[in-house]
Amino acid sequence: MKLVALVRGISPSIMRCELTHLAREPIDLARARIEHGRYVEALAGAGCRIEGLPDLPDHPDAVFVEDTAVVLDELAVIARPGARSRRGETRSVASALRAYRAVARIAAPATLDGGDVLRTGRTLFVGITGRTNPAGARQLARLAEPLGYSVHPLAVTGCLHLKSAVTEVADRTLLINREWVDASAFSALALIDCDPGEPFAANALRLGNTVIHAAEFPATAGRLRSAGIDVRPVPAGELAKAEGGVTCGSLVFPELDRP
Ligand code: CIR
Repeated sequence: MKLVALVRGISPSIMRCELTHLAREPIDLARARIEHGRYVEALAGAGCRIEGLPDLPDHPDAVFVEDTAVVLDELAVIARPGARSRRGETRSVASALRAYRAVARIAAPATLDGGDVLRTGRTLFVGITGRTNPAGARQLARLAEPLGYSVHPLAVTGCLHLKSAVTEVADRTLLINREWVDASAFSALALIDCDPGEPFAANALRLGNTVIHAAEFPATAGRLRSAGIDVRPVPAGELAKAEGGVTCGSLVFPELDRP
């Protein structure tokens, strides 16, 4: 089954990005664009058909398309980003997703960032963070539970999004930084801890049997390989200064036949 990856280029205003846990550092736009190109190549190399979204030069964080929607097999849920500056990013994503899925929306006063929603099978874990409020998790549950998903809100502390702290790297297997999320929520699953010297390494993007992972975290990549996982490292240091990881730069979903 073909995967589609929605991506968007890096805005020239990325220097004004939202920052929550990091101090602002200069971002080398040319280098960031080269790294992003390598990321998009890795997505294509892992079997994704790449679909580009229109540039949004006045939206500093527009490259982080993951946050704008949650794409389930049956429904695309357009997020309502917790950062006001990011709300204008969703319109073009909704237009693109309409070609693939029925579309629903998270509505005020709820907020939800896609980076806070971790799917494993028919389970959705929803991080309650500075970006996603309990009303956001409840609205997602109201949309997803009738489709057969179970929805579990959980607290996240010390990082931006749930998927900064934990991501899926194989069937029923998660990569985790236990400092930022309570691992007991995942007791039914196998856990691989990121290397203690690489706290930001829990963010990995699984595409079938391949995992895209930031090249800056070789010790954690070694742990994944020891578990039999095929790791494709991509350089991701510039967008990491904007608090972006490898999941953030795309919305990946199977291209299903619509009835
Ligand atoms: C933000 O604060 O919204 C952006 N600077 C970074 C978003 C990263 N997205 C993600 O983790 N899903």
